[in-house]
Amino acid sequence: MIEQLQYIFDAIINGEAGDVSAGVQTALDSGIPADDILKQGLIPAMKEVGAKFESGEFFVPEMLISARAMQTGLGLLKPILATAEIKSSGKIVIGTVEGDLHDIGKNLVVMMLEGAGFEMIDLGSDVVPEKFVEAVRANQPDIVAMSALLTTTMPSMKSTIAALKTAGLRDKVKIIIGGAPVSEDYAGEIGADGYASDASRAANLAQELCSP
Ligand code: B1M
Repeated sequence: MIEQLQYIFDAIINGEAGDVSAGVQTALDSGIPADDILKQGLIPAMKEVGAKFESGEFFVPEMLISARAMQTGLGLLKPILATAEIKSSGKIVIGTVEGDLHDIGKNLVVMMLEGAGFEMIDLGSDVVPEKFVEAVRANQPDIVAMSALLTTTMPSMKSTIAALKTAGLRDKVKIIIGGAPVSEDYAGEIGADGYASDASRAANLAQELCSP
């Protein structure tokens, strides 16, 4: 790996936001294309963070700190990437379902998916089924991702899938779900395409579902 990209990679793993932005700026100034910085620096670093989380070496705080550090670098690259028409890994509409205000885990999922190269349309929390439907119509995403932290709001995932069916959009998207009370079995029960137990696994799942 080129020295500047290795520097960015290490800074993300270490959660050093200042070093990440300095590293990205130096890499841009030295002529490394934004796309290379993203695909050979930021994305592999977040993959490594995900692997460390899954193996128990990192916990949620470390993953959050690394994801935030990654986002400072992404912030510098985004305006350049937007003009360069870089192919993203896919487009994802995400939200915490109706009645549920918990968004910390969902935000972490957003960061990991951004780190994996996905274009994210974040609808926030307490998202009613109709808003998911509107967002799918307007943005034609590859995936709809839903988060729920309350047993009482899990049924909103089912209602959202029903609303997408009624709107004739269900078969145009993959649907993934997650959140502490949610399970693989529940995903099967409500007709979702996948379940991920954490942000890192959500990134792997989305990549699997979007690979040809
Ligand atoms: Co609430 N809350 N809360 N709360 N809260 C829980 C969830 C609870 C377990 C606490 C408890 O009783 N022990 C309990 C739920 C019980 C249940 O239903 N089984 C609970 C309750 C009851 C409530 C209220 C009803 C309390 C009240 O008012 N009586 C109320 C409901 C408000 C509402 O939503 N309508 C409420 C309110 C709140 C706060 C607003 C104060 C605050 C939320 C702030 C915010 O998010 N902006 C809050 C918090 C912080 C928590 C706890 C303490 C922490 C949740 C959290 O952020 N975890 C929580 C107890 C706990 O978990 N220890 C609790 C950290 C986060 C990184 O993890 O969200 O699990 P998590 O996300 C993980 C995975 O689940 C997964 O990846 C993430 C990262 O790896 N994941 C996905 C999440 N979404 C995913 C989507 C995916 C894939 C993976 O694909 C799409």
